[in-house]
Amino acid sequence: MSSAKVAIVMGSDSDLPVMKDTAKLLESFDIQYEIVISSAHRVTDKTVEYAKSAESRGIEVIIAGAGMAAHLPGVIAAVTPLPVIGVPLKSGALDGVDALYAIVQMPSGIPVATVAINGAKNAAILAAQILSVKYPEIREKIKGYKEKLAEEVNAKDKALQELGIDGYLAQKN
Ligand code: RP5
Repeated sequence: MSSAKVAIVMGSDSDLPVMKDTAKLLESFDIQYEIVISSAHRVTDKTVEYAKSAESRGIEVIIAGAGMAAHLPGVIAAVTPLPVIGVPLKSGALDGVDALYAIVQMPSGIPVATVAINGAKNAAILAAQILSVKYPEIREKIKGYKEKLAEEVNAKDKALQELGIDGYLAQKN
């Protein structure tokens, strides 16, 4: 069994520039993952087999990113008992709203936890939070991440108070 706890699945390699952010953030939490391209439409059997076997391979959370008619997270959720996080990806004529609706509007009984359009980082954080129920060391990483976010905002506010609006914008640009 691999030591990966999270599976990242993408519908296409064109999703990788966004979904890489999920992988990088999981790395920063020291969470092992596997990452694959497996389209619900173009390689349906492979996708279903992959999702069905995830639990027995030790995967605990699945993150699925897809654009356009984004059925990938829903198809995966249909065949696994594992929690599935869907990432609607911005592509094509409808700018990701198509994928958002396709992923979030799951029928009763088959939920997909849906993050924002291109919300690849939030998918990683949510996966880590799900895992943190079982792994205290991951909970500590989440706490550290939130503290860092707060420090960044506080540093920005401090600079704004010191520099004023024009000075702040000048140093930012
Ligand atoms: C979806 O269609 C993929 O997830 C991707 O976001 C979109 C376009 O795929 P490509 O035509 O770029 O392979 O299935």
